[in-house]
Amino acid sequence: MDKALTQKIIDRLAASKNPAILAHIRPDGDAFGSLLGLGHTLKERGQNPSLYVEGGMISMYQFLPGANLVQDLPSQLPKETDCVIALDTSTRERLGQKTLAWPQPIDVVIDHHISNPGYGKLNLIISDIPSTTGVLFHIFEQASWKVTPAAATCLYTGLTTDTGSFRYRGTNALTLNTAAKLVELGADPAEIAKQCYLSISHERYALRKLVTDTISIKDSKKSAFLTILPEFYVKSGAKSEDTEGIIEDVSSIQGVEVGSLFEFTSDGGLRVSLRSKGKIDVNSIASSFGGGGHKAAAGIRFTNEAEKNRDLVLQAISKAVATLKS
Ligand SMILES: [Mn+2]
Repeated sequence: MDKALTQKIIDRLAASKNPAILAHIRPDGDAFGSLLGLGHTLKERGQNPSLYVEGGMISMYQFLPGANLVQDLPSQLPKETDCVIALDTSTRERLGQKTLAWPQPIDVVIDHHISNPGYGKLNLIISDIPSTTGVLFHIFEQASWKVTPAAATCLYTGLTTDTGSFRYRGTNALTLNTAAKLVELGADPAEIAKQCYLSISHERYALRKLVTDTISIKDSKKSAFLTILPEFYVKSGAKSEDTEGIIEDVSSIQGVEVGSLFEFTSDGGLRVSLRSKGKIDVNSIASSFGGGGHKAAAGIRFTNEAEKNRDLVLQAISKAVATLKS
C-alpha cells in the first residue's frame, strides 16, 4: 500500500459533499459490495453519496443493506456532484455507455484489476488485494473511518465473491485477516454465503443446466469450454446477470488448467470469460485480444465475427497449455 497516495485519496474523498460513486457494467458481488461499502461509509461521515451502476440493483444482491440506494445510470450527473469515483472498473468504457457523454472527469479510481490503465485524476490500483472491497477497507483503516455492520456486510460480500469463497490464488493471510476484521465489525459469513451461494434462482439453475451440457474438453483434458447461445435465455427464463459463476463449473474439473465460457450475443458479438488454476496467465491471453482482468480470471468482448474469434481464442489457449509439462 502506498500510504502517501492513499492519503491523497482519503483527502479527496473527505472533501466531497456530494460524491457520485460508480461501478462496472454487468455488476457482480464486488461491484455492488464496493459501491455500497463506500456509500455507507461516506454517509456515516455525514456526506451525501449517490450510487450508480448500469441497470441498477439485480435480484441476487438485493439482500445487501442499502440495496435500494443503487440507481441506474442517469443521462447526466446531478449538478451538485463534486467528486466522481469509479470502483472495481478496469477501463473507462466499462463504466457504461451513458457515462461517456458526461462532461465530468473521473476524479478517483479505486480498483484491483492489474490491467487498469489508471483513467482517473487519482488512481489507487492494488492488484495483490483480491477485491476492490479489500482495497476500500485498507483505505478506511488508514483514514480511521467508522465501518458500520452494514458497510462490513457489503465489503465482506465483495471479498468472498471475488475470491470464489476464499479459494482462488491471491487469497492470503492478509485477505483472511481482512475477512476476520469485517466479521468482527458485523458481517455474518454464513448468512452472506447463504445469500451468495445457496440461493440460486430456478431460472439461473435452468440456464446453468443448459450451459453445462455444452461442455467441450480439449488439449489432453487441460482445457475445457462452455457455450451460451441467445436462445438459452428464452428457454430458461434467466437474465444475462445469471451467467455469474457458471464458469466455475468447468474450471473445477480435475486437470483442467484453463476453463473458458463463450457467450454468443444476439447482436452477433461474443463475450469471453477465462479462468486459470494458476499455471497459465489468462490476463495475458485476454490482453492479446484487447481484453483484460487478472492472471487467474479475465475477459474479452468482441463485437463481430463471433465464431472466428472464438476459434482464435481457443487456439491461444491450446498454445498456452501446450507449454505445460504433462
Ligand atoms: Mn473485483
